[in-house]
Amino acid sequence: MHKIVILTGAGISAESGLETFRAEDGLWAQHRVEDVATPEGFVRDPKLVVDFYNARRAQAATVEPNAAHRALARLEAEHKGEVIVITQNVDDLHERGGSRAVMHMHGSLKGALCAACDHRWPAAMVMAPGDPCPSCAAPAARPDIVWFGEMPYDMDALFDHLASADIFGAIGTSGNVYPAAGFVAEARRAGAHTLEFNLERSSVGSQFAEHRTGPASQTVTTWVDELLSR
Ligand code: BJW
Repeated sequence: MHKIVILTGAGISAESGLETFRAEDGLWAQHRVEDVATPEGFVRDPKLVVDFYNARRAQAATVEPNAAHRALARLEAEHKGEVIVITQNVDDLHERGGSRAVMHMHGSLKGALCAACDHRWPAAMVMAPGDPCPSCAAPAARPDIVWFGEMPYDMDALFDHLASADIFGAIGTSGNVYPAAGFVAEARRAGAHTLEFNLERSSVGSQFAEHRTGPASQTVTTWVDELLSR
């Protein structure tokens, strides 16, 4: 049975009402990436960073999964082979849409991480700079988010999934951030059929065998319907 590996980015959550990063009015137009998404930025101004993620955590709690999230959950439930969703997103819309096999390579708004001992625990809805770690008591709690220069989570397992993929789909990601932008090359090497779902060609768009252009809520739903009716 075909193994399907899906990579998702901010574009899949856009129709739920969450901003993407690199749109003209996106998150990086409103905040300097060096300030809010690097370990150096956190050391410089922990309150700015904690507040940025508190606001995103609060916003994520007010939105709902859209048809694309639900289509992927249906694919996982009804496809006879394995379906893995690797998401760069830190929201929980895949899980709330019904997907179970979800890997959060860039962390999660729902997690806290100790900058001193690496202990991880569920984040409070509102974190404060200097919150103590429940394991080592250091006042070093930070959002459990993978910032630039940090190693994404579960890399060995992710590359194992890519190496055994028969189909690789990338949904709503601009292909600007590595290592995720390199996954299409990895999946091609493994012989997978590669598809991109986006409003436009991404930075690595030329590497995909197939393109489905349009809003993910429509293109992903149509593709899942096609796959499941074969
Ligand atoms: C729609 C739509 C709709 C809209 N329907 N589509 C070369 C090789 C390896 C590494 C590097 C390298 N060069 C540089 C690096 C380092 C760096 C990097 O990539 N920098 C680039 C700027 C060049 N990478 C790192 O530091 C990473 N760590 C690392 O590399 O460790 C070493 C390592 C090396 C090799 C192997 C393994 C490890 C860590 C990266 C951490 C990224 N963190 C962020 C912020 C934290 C999370 C958060 O706050 O939410 O993650 S940055 C930000 O970008 C966020 C996202 O997850 C990520 C990707 O963005 P995404 O999802 O693609 O969003 P957008 O806005 O860019 O695009 C949205 C897309 O949707 C667009 O295309 C729209 O068209 C589309 N769209 N509506 C369909 N309705």
